[in-house]
Amino acid sequence: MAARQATISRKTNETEVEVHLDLDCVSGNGATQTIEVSTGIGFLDHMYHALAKHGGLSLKMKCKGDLWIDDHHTADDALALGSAFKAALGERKGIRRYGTGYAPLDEALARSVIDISSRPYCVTDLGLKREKIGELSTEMLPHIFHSFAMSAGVTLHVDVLRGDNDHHRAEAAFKSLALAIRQAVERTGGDDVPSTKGVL
Ligand SMILES: [Mn+2]
Repeated sequence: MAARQATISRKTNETEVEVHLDLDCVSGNGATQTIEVSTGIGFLDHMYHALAKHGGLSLKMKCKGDLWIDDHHTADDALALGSAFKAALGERKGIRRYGTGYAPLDEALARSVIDISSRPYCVTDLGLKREKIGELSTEMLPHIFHSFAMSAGVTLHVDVLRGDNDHHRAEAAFKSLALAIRQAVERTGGDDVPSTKGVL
């Protein structure tokens, strides 16, 4: 089995980011899962850590952004994560393609549905009420999912179905995405392109 991993570096005047992603680190398959995330925004690190952990991913992500301006450019580096996902996946065949994840966190419940479709689209309904969670503006959370979907080339729907606590709502959203990704990238053992078009 070819390794499904990629390293992406992206440097602009606003941020410098390096991402290494390995899609095949589900516990029990013999791979070692390594997660090191350092974006300079604690809550964002917490979310990416949860995404990797429950997605069966190894993720090393280092970002040095212009946090003296605000968190926008750094949070936007979800683009690099999406690019790494796309590159690690390689040719889109022999995978399940569709994935659905439900994750609760106490009173909160989130649902993510992903289609590794090469049709970048993102719809989110997170229902966050606070201005910020830690040092991350809540308005950046839909943006992060959007950036990821665009650069990964996936169709993504993330809905937080209920929950009172915004930390719980956001974390449940990332965990549900992790479970959806884990299912969608799972190898079928075949070589089939899961599309009526014959190409993804
Ligand atoms: Mn938490």
